[in-house]
Amino acid sequence: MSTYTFPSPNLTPAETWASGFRAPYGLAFSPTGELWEVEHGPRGGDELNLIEKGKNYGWPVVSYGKNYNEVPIPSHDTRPDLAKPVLYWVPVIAPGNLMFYPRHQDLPQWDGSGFISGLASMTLNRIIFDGKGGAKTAERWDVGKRIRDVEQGPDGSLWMLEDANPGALIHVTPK
Ligand SMILES: [Ca+2]
Repeated sequence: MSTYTFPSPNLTPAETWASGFRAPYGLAFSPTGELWEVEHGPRGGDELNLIEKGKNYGWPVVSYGKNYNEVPIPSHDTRPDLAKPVLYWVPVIAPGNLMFYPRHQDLPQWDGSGFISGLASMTLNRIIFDGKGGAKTAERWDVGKRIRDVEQGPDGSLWMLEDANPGALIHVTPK
């Protein structure tokens, strides 16, 4: 039987792009070339992070959530040396994935938006980005189902996948 240790003992700091993540569920480049990550916090503190070279994103030292046993975790605000999330959620949304909406002639109102599906929150979230490292929630739709994935179809509309057995495949179009 072989043993495997992680992180690999052969991993040098030069090979680590960024650190301090908890439970990443989505990683995607924006149309402006920024790399964004969405992750599950503990009880509270789901995060949307702008990933930049060499930064530490705080886990398990700091969080905007607390432990499941209610034991507090120091806030991100106590450690300015660690990268803060650009957006965070308390209570959690439990993100399923992150995708960016490429330009589409039929739906220009969604150009450049990010979409984050929500498991526990049963939501679809549309995030808008300023191209300078800022982001905010533009819309949050209550779907009533645990949404594991959201992707764009060839005609620009969205398709969502429910986390259930059997699960639904849901077609999303603007009104
Ligand atoms: Ca963090």
